[in-house]
Amino acid sequence: MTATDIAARAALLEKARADGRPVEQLTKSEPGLPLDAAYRIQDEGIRLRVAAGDAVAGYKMGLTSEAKMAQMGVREPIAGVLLRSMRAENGGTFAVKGLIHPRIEAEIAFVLGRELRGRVTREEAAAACDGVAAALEIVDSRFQNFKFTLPDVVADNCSSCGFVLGAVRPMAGVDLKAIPLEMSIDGKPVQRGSSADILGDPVLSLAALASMMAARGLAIPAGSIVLAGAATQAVPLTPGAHVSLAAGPLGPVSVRAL
Ligand code: OOG
Ligand code: MG
Repeated sequence: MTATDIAARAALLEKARADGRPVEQLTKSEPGLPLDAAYRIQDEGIRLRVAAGDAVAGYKMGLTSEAKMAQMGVREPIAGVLLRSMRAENGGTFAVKGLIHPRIEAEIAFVLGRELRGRVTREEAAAACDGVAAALEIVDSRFQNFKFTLPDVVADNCSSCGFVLGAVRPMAGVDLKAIPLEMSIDGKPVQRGSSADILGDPVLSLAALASMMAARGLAIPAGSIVLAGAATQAVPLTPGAHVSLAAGPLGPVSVRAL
């Protein structure tokens, strides 16, 4: 695929996002869209937003739990980019008007104190972290009916839209394989899970991200925020909803949709 083809598809998805109007899946007209071309479309979309004044804040893994793989019908982990403009304050608000069909989901986030480069073990990934936090992620697919195949969702920066981090805590003494997660909307529990639902251990998701980026000649820079992927299904986010996530030793984190 030529650089012009990549740029045209990135521009299409960026316009869909900016206008809040979904588009047809790229793979409808291009069934054989290769995964590496999809990542190049994602890169170009990020380049456009950074050129417009945004900045990279970190990365996200997606489709790392059975709940999400089953919900979306795509069974392979994906990696995307978080931008500074996507971040909302814990206890603050997030504007959903003008979005396409936003959903919210329960996540675990890491903050890297050191760069992660190359293929790393679980222990190396954990050692690079400054801290861990419970997090909420808002996803909003730019594709009609929130439906996509693997290359589509990768090209669309993995449906990235917004995120909220709870207080960042040191990793020591926290059993990251056993954090209970309960997401509530307006005080009513809507999803329950555990950090173990994320690849058995969310640190393995961070290590997998390092490997996926290494395969593309990239590292995860120091200071990056990394979302490990939702432990539970995503639920629709409507204006006025107050979403909170209880996360045992990590929580809580909350946001109100405007
Ligand atoms: C794709 C993004 C998946 C996760 O945590 O699994 C994701 C989507 O579901 O739209 O963010
Ligand atoms: Mg997510």
